[in-house]
Amino acid sequence: MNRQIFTLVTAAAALLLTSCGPTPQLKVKEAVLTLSPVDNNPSALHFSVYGGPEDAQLLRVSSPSAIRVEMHDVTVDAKTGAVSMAPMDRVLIPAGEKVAFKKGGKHVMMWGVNTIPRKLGEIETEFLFSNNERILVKARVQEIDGSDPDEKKAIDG
Ligand SMILES: [Cu+2]
Repeated sequence: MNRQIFTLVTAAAALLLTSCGPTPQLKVKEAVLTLSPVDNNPSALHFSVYGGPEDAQLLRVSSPSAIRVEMHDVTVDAKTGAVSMAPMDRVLIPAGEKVAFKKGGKHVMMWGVNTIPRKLGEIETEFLFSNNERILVKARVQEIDGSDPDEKKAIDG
C-alpha cells in the first residue's frame, strides 16, 4: 500500500470510529451555588457544560429563586495583577467539548437568592441555549465553607 492510500484508509477508519461512538448530548452538570456570606452581595454559581452534537451558545442562566442572574468572565491585568469581572452576553459551547464555569474563571452571579433554595439546599436553575434547548438543573446550595445552608441546618437540626 502506498503512503497516500494508507493515509486515506486511516482517515476513513477514524471517521467510522467517531460515528460509532455515542452522540454527545448538551448537558449541564456539577452545578453548585455558593452563598455569599454577606447579604446583598451576589452568590456564585459554578458548573460544567458539555457540548452537544453541534456548537451552541449559552445565552442565559436564570432562576425563579433569584432576582438577577448574570454570566461573568474574569480577567487578570497582566501589569498590575488586578482581577476584574465583566458580564458576558453569550458563551460558545463547542460540540462535544466541556466548558467549565469555575472559581477564578467564568461563573454566574445571582443576586437576591430567596429563602426557598436556602431551606431546601438546592436551587432550580434554567440554562437557555441558542439551539432553543432549555436545560433545567437543580444546583446544590452551600455556604462558603461547603456546608449546607444555615437555613437548612436549622430545619434539619
Ligand atoms: Cu462575577
